Amino acid sequence: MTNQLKGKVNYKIEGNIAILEVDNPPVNPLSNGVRKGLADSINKANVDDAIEGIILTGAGRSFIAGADISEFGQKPDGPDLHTTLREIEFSKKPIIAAINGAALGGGLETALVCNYRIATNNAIVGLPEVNLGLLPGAGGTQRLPRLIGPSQALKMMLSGAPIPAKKALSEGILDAISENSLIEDAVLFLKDKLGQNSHPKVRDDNKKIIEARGDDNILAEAKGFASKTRRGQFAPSKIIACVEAAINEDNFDDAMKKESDYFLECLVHPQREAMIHIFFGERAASKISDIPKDTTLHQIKTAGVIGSGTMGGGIAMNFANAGIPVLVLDQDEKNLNRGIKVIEKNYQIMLDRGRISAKQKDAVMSLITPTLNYEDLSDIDIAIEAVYENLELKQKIFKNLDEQTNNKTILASNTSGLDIDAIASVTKRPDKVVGTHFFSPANVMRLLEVVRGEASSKETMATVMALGKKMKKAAVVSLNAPGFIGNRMLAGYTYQANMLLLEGALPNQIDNALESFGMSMGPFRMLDLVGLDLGWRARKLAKIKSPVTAKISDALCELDRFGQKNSKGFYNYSEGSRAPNPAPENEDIYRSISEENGFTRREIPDQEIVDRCILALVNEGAQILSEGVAQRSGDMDIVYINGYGFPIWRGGPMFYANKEGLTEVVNKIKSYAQLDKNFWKPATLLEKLASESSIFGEAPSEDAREPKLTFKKDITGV
Ligand code: 3H9
Repeated sequence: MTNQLKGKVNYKIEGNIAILEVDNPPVNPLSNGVRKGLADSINKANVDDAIEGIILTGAGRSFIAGADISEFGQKPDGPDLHTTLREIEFSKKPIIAAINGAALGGGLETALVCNYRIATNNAIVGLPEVNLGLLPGAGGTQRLPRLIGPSQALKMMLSGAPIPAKKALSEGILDAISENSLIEDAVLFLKDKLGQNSHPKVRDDNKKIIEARGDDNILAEAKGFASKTRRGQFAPSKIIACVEAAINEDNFDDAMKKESDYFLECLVHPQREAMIHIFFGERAASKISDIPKDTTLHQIKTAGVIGSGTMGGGIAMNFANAGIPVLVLDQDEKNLNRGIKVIEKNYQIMLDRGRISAKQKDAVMSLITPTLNYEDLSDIDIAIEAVYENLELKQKIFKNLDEQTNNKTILASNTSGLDIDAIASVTKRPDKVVGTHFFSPANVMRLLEVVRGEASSKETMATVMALGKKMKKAAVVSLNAPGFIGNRMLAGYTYQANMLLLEGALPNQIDNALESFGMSMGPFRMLDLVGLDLGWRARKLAKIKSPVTAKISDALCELDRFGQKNSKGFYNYSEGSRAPNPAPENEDIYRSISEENGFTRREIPDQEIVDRCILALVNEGAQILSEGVAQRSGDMDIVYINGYGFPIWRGGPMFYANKEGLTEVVNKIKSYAQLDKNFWKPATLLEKLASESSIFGEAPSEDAREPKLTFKKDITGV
């Protein structure tokens, strides 16, 4: 039985042409109403003798954004997509897809069953299913290789990245680009073809497939690419298997059957659910529960970045990439020049790798202007301070900004852990002060923690979240509390890694266990990358005794082992290489420090390593949720996937815990409490949810929250 239909297809006639418009705002996914509407409209046009050709287009800003993602995992409802696409492919009258915006996934697959394709200049096409743990299951794996060759098709399907219309035209996905009115051009294109006896069908175009037969390199290259870029993921090998079938099966429908079988395998795989959780989670994270969608935004037309170091430079690149002119201020001319050179070099690398054109490089560089004077910032819409972590220095800068910028300018700090309210307190506009915690390298990493101060206004928050979207960041709101979300959770994870080292595991074992779990980099390789000397120097400067968990890394620093920067740390590195090699010479140090501190080293199973590190994230996450510092558990998943290398296919730490079962999580935490009862105390919220057989979700309502962690408590002693 069909439930309520979602979406429709509008039917219009212009002379002898029927125009079918997919109408399912905001992005026209192929929901049940659209599938039915398409099949009905094609039939209607086919039985109408006055109609000679059909145009298929989308209402609003998208053509079709693919299958309706919210339907996956639900009971199938309404006509299935394959039946609808067959109606289109075997239509008696020729059909042209007039692609007016994004044609993604099932959207592009719909266009590929049309006889012709024309698009606007700013349209994009792609098969991003791999990002959802899926494969293009409506013929995409069979038809795209026929149009552009298996090798190119594999690249598109394994990267999941869409391509712009111009490229799609040159690759052969499109037949034409419309520079004027899309529908008028589509009518002209179609009328030109009406006299033909037959019209091309992609399924019949076997030339590129046959050429690829016997070429083992195509699949081998794809496998290499997938293992490098999509470690641990299930769908990529199935995509490759589909293309293998496209190349080798003589019968199109036999290969389509294989695609359907592999699609089903992906659909029921737990990775699909995890990755779709992340798709919707990212969109949920962009919404702030008490801030209405229609809140007026302050238009960000110009920006300023204070500090031209690595972070400042990366943030400035984000503005330029989003087309926003940005002033980069540094008080030291030498630093400023060096900072601008680094930015230029970063864009040059992108140019050398073919990621941008020379014209694009010139365009972004022309948006970045260095300055030594605060007065130049008087007209900017937002300033982001990105100097080193020192509250007094930041307060001085904010005072300056408050005086020098117009009273509408939003003032943001890129602090990774200082109190935003303390920074806001020196200004006369605390409502316009907010934290924008970018992750290094800021021009690459997608995570942006937007820190909401006590006084940050709704307009300020909504504006900065919209700016994050414009910069293509995964923006997540955190209340102003120590460590915000990500670093607060990280503290326990790093603590456990260091305890495991003291208890008997070696860095290599700990890193390998966590990397096998799916983390992009184990904690000790990460520490080597960041530099062991940072904490050691800071502790020395502040005359702070090393906590037990820092004793080994401090001892390594005493021996000049700072990490990658001088080719030795927890690992050894050969000159010019970042590949870590075990450092057996450290093992005596590990043993003696363990002994001095009362640890009896033992064999530790890999599962214990994973459990202790990951459950430390989960338990702190539960506490963060109970305080309302994060709005929902999914926000923490977005943070960990985009900022800390947590595997997307596990859906983030909180989703992982939900899937493991919160009772199981509590039991494990309680059993580890026998090793360290001070550390392992299940968060009250976690215990409550477990006792109710429930899962993590929204933060408790304000009156049911636990008090927020205050800035007095030190969580950095790891
Ligand atoms: C597929 O096609 C499988 C087939 O091969 C085989 C089938 C057998 N469905 O991103 P936005 C919602 S798999 C349902 O903020 P933008 C989204 O949740 C699909 N809902 O807009 C949001 O809702 P809300 C392959 C969808 O302008 C709202 O629309 N396709 C879908 O920044 C606005 O979204 C993809 O993976 C969907 N397909 O970006 C494409 N798409 O307002 C996925 C979006 O309640 N979509 N929504 O938060 C996108 O990449 C972007 O949405 C797009 C627009 C680029 C289109």
